[in-house]
Amino acid sequence: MKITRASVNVCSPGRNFVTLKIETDQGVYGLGDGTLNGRELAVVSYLADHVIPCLIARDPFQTEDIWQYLYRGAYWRRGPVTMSAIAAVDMALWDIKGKALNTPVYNLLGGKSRNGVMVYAHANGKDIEQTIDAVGREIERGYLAVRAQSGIPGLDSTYGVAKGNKPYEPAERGLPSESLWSTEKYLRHAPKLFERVRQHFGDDVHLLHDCHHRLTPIEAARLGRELEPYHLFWMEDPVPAELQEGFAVIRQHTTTPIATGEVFNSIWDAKMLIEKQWIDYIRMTVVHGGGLTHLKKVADFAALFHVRTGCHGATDLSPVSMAAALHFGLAVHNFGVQEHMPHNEETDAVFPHGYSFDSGYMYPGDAPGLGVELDEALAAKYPYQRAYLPINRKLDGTLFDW
Ligand code: EZ4
Ligand code: CO
Repeated sequence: MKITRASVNVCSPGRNFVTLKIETDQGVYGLGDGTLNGRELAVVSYLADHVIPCLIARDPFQTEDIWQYLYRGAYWRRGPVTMSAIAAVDMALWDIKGKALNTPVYNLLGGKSRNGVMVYAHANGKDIEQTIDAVGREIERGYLAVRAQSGIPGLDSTYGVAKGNKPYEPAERGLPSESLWSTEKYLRHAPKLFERVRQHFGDDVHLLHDCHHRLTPIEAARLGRELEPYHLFWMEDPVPAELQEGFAVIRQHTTTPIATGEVFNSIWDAKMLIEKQWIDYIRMTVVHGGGLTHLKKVADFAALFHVRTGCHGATDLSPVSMAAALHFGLAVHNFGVQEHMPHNEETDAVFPHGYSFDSGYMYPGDAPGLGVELDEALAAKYPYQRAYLPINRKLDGTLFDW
């Protein structure tokens, strides 16, 4: 089998998606997600101008060799643009392989290690009462694990909390909006939120929380310790992770489990965090983490150090990534949990898919390959629109971590 053609689709059914389609001389084609929130067109150019010409006439079954060719052969390694582009190719090749062999991708990754993939929902509200209502709604929908985020008294808007009546969406169209942040106010508020949520819903539901990289190690240590009575499933991204040693400080002080890595793109970003056992869950995901080929190696390495997977799964990952994450989550032994932010109806219509949710778990379906299609005619009705993640400043105007 040979690759004959590849093309990049950019569409915006509510938010932007970059999709690579690789076609072969046998009529089988594959889809890969290359969406990089707020920097989408850089990946489009990387693929169209620099990668696609090198794919023509290659054997699409050579997932390992093509991955190494794109990673090593470029000389310029790593980085989110490069690794998202490699991931798009890799996903599309696994999709082709599955379709050609007439089997779902999870069977090529080791087969089912479990019956379903536990997913966590997002619940957020302007204050504690609204957040409790939102957690209740997700539990009623059947989720066994819920991430709770709440607005903070004295701050106008908080990342991760919906504005108005619209569901929370990580990117906003137009130029980046700006919001103000106070670590002091946040640290006073977060333990109160979880005290109330745990009291209200009891011990069974798994509770998660995302700090969005906004603390220093010693602040994160304080928060982790104060959250201990509420037994969180995890505290996510407590600190920016460029300084891996920062996690050692957190670890010395708290037993609250730590998850990080949604912005990582290489195993090298997580090497110390994993081998020093400073984290419990690695959040690298298929699209930003170099595809299934690389993420499988990350998971296998993590397994040696009691670290489990917890793949990023916000709406800026397209249904193609979601499907890939579900095949991966069904197959890897050290799976932990998968994030699930449902896409809007327009997105689900542009990307018809076989995956489904039932009673807290998701299932990739049994269609050959990844089990996702792209309706190109419908996609064309939603042209790209510039959008960005918000910018965050401290109350005195200092630019801060988002
Ligand atoms: O900020 O998907 O855990 N989920 C998150 C997300 C991310 C966005 C980045 O594009 O932190 O909301
Ligand atoms: Co996050």
